[in-house]
Amino acid sequence: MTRKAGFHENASITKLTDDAAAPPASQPAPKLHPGYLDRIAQEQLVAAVRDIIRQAPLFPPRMPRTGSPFSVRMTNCGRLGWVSDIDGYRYQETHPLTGQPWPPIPELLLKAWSELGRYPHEPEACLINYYGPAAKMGLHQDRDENDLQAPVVSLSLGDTCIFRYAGIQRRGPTHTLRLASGDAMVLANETRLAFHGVDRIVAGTSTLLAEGGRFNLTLRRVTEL
Ligand SMILES: O=C(O)CCC(=O)C(=O)O
Repeated sequence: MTRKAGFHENASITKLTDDAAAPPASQPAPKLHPGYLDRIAQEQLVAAVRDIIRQAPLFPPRMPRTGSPFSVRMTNCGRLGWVSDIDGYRYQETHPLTGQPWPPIPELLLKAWSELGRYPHEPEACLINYYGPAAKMGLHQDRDENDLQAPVVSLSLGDTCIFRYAGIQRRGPTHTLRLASGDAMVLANETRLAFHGVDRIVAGTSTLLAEGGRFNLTLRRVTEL
């Protein structure tokens, strides 16, 4: 994920928007797999996420330079994890607070990468975002990965969110879709560098997480081979 191109988490994006129901053919949409995970698989994945968080606690990422906190909290699993702090955005091998290596990527996620990502190399990072009821994420591109040929595979757990995406220009028209618990989405090829973000969480739309809110997991290949 990179937000070098003017990301402001709290900035209003309404002036950028054009909520046409379907994007024009000239603007490809991310590939959505509604209900990719059934309820049992979602529960298994939540258990795996909670185990990861026990080892690698959620931390509050901060904006480069200003140090202002994101409204989401994050952790990672895999050889590499994405972090953001006053020094910038980067992938690193250790948790920023514990200094420990990230836990491994669970088998269920590796299976999702292989089924949905269809990429010959394994993912090296899985960024886990937790959104409380008021959390959101501004429009940004995921481009801190050296391998931009590899897809980003995203899985949603818990409350539905309003996901916003644009094309590869930040200031073009944007569109929204709902990501519900169990949905998967792939950013690949012409949508790999699409600007995207989360407008808001729709509280109370899922019973999966006892505490409410939403986890989003994004699998990424970082290193180019
Ligand atoms: O929560 C989501 O669905 C999107 C997360 C995201 O954009 C990111 O982690 O880069």
